Amino acid sequence: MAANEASQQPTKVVDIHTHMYPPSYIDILTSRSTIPLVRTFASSPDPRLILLQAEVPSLEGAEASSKPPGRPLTKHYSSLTQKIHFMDTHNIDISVISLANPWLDFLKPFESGSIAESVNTEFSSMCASHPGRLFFFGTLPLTAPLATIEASVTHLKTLKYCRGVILGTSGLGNGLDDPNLRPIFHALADAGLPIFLHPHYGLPNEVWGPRASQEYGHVLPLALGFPMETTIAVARMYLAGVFDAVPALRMILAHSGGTLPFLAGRIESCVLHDGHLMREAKVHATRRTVWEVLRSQIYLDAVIYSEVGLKSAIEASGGADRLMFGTDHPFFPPLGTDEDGEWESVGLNAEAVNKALGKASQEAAGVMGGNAIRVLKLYDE
Ligand code: 5CU
Repeated sequence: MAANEASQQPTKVVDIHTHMYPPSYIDILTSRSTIPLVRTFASSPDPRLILLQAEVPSLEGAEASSKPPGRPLTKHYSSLTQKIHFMDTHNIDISVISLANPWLDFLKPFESGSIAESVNTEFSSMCASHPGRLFFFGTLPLTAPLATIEASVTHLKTLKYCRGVILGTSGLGNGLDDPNLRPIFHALADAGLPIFLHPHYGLPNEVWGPRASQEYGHVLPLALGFPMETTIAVARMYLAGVFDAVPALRMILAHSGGTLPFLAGRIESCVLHDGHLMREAKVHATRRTVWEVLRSQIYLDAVIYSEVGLKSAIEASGGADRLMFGTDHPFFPPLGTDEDGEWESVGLNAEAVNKALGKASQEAAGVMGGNAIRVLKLYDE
């Protein structure tokens, strides 16, 4: 088929960055007194979901405050009916749903294995109730012993609609460059399950200054902390040689790779000019450059909200065929308007794709859905 004919084909829209907190998970958060937690406040009609370290200062004394912390926990977070409604409203054919941050990172070692099993089974059942429209990224019980985590990978492999795992940056507690995490990377690579890497921990609160918690809302931790966290995590994996050691590992980076597309050249230059690394052969002589790893083992979502950022992500990836559309639903709802209608945040990401690649182009159709269908095999096998 000629390229221009291919571009005429109706292509599906796929959302690979879309979260759910299933009701059983909300129950866990409601039973907690430290973040992550769900709490009710007199000043808020909905319960509040409080997740981020940056929200902790405003949690103190919040009962008496007219400004409750966190975000309203609407039905968008836990209702599958609402997810399907959201998909229909935005003409999304397929969603790859995932548990949102902070996943199971806060659970006790003895409980996380069984909770992972039930959460993953719940996601699997949600997908089975809408065959062909829903797939999911599973969640690993990273606080459990290694054998339990490995068993969870094995379990995920048996679930028909599972297409990878969503992972935060903390790993087993020491980050993703931790040698103890290597067997899990091997297990995921062997199982053909890519990692959807997503931030949660941001940067320390002090970075934002004393005015942040009262005056700047969530802007600094979400706009800057999240992307830097992803960038740092991947840079640490690169420096530790994870990508060379596990060449079959595939990662999809949230928020178009944080700041990686913009900073890959600087990371590469800092490696090249680091006498300590070079003299002591801390990086292998045969190492692949940051660029080479980006273009072979890494995919990026297209959740960047601007043409400028998206173009940079496409350039860094070596082509638009490594980018995949996402919405970040249920985060970033419209303020003060009907949450059941169209969301501006979704429109911004779709518009960035059209502006960067041309509305009717084959490349835009790839980013909007074709790439995800190909890479994640979003069909019955
Ligand atoms: O608004 C937020 O806090 C978030 C979050 O926690 N996770 C996410 O993926 N997007 C926004």
